[in-house]
Amino acid sequence: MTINRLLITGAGGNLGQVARQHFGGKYPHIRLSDRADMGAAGPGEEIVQCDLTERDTVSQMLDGVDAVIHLGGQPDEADWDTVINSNLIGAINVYEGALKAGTDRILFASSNHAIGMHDRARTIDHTCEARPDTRYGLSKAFGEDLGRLYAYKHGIRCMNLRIGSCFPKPFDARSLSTWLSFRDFCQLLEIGLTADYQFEIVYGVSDNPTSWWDNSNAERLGYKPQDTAEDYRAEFAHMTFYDPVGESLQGGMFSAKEFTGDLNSLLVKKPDG
Ligand code: NAI
Ligand code: 15L
Repeated sequence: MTINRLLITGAGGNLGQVARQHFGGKYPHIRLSDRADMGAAGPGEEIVQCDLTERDTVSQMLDGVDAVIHLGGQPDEADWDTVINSNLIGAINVYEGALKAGTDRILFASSNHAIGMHDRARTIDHTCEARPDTRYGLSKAFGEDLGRLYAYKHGIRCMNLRIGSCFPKPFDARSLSTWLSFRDFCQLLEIGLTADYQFEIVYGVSDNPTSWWDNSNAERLGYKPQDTAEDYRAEFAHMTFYDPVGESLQGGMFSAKEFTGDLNSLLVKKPDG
């Protein structure tokens, strides 16, 4: 399907601004949404400032939309009410609006925190068990499953980008494994908007040799990362968490936060084994 109108939610946020700049001028109409200020509309842009919990407004916002890049929502751990409102109800409103509008595809900003309770010693791919490390991570696992419902039951193409750490550069030792450059992020979005698929999970990670993720599913769809965190190793390798849970599990300090479980039972290789 030719994309005439692209909707970017969370357009006022960090990744939303990257996507706005990247796709500016590439489609006839780009609708930008956030509850935060997004500045003035540029050529071809439409601005809809609203909260994702406003069901009727979100439904109207999807009118005429062919493809969605859904970045809006709570981006890290928070209390249940915040997570439920922004990430569960907000996502449901977007997918329901897309169904009514006949939208062709939705790209969802999932997170590595959907699988953050896995041991770093384990290399996992897109088929692994979800192991959320936080209420936030659970909301991302929910978002992926929401995609399963709308993809297999209603035929909307759903691509879930399990993003690692997407920032201008890595910022600590863990992010040398999880970093996604803005350039590689945009390449994944391009693939999500053009490839032929029904439902996919791909990792949003650059070409990092110490990654814990087998991203062959993204590669199958054409992903060729251009950047590597290795270029920053000398700058950040010494920056560790000094926390056994945060250092052992993939979610880092998200996994360690409020942790009351048995770390040894989660490790592939036991300390004394
Ligand atoms: P951000 O916080 O800069 O952007 C999120 C935007 O969503 C904000 O502008 C905020 O105003 C908006 N928002 C939050 N709740 C809302 C609501 N209820 N209604 C309307 N707008 C609302 O975060 P960032 O880094 O740009 O992340 C974008 C998406 O990517 C998020 O969904 C985040 O969970 C996901 N992600 C980001 C990663 C990263 O490394 N930056 C890693 C993994 C996932
Ligand atoms: C995320 O899901 C967050 O949105 C982002 O702010 C980072 O914390 C990232 O994960 C990460 O794991 O580094």
